Amino acid sequence: MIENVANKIKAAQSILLTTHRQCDGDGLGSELAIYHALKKIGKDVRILNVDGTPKKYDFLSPDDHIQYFDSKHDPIDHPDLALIFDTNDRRLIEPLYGKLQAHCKDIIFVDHHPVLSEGPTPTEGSIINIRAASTGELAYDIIKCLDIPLDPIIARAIYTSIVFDTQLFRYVRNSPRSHEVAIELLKHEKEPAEVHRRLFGNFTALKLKFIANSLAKVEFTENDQLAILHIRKTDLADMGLNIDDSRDLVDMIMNIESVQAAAVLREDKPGQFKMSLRSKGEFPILSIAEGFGGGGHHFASGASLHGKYEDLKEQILNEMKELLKKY
Ligand SMILES: [Mn+2]
Repeated sequence: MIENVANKIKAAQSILLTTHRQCDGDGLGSELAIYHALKKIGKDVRILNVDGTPKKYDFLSPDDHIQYFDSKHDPIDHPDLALIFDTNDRRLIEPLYGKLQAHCKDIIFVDHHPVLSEGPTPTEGSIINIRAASTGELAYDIIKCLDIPLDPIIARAIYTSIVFDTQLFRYVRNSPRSHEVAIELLKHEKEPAEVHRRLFGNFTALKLKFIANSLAKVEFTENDQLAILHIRKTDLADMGLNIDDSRDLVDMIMNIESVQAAAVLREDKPGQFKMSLRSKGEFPILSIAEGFGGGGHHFASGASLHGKYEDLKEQILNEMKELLKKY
């Protein structure tokens, strides 16, 4: 319950905020919004993330507010409360989570992903609302519940969360909620188009070439209902790009009307892949990611894979075909 978390925040003096590794606009926006809000009411608050912030979020000045966890040197003190945004899977904030367990009295997840059937159980008192289109909307509820007035900095952070996870209000989970919150935010966020541009209009010429080259290699099957793409490590490295630059590909493939599900396998090291899965309509794809020890949402999920690409491809396509028959 939001009220319970708000009460815990009121009772705590020192509060640590974090989000999953390879943070995205939603986790980042949520933790920054709560950070700025809690500063306003005099809390001793810090953000400690497990890895760096992608460059496209520079407009939120992340490095002025975020500290980066270093397992060898970082004392985390003894915060009264830790809030973890945009995941309920403790494995995604290791090695920080182990330290928190040892040093922090109360750990709460604030999230909108389904709890994995075979993953770790979230801590008691966590807020996990899978009907929310973004974690930012839950951060908004917490701030409202604490009666902290919005300001342009808080509003921009939450607005970033919402437009990032809904992809400019495309994926709103059949609820007016994202738009309703946005109306409140836009009383303070005076340049929403700048946020849109920073998040979605940040390509470089090289990135466009990478995307063009990659999309040309997508393989289709089952009457173009299934698609799979292999990104080699060199595809990115040759262009001086980093892994964040490959994130848009899978959503672009899903723009093809006939495609019901798509997989992108990005090779990070020889024999080691990050798989991104998407699906639409009545065709949830989370179970495939879970089968590989991954997680995510029902229609957008991912996992880390090990093996030979050709073997993995066959296995994934077979599982997708099975699902396609079922739905
Ligand atoms: Mn999210």
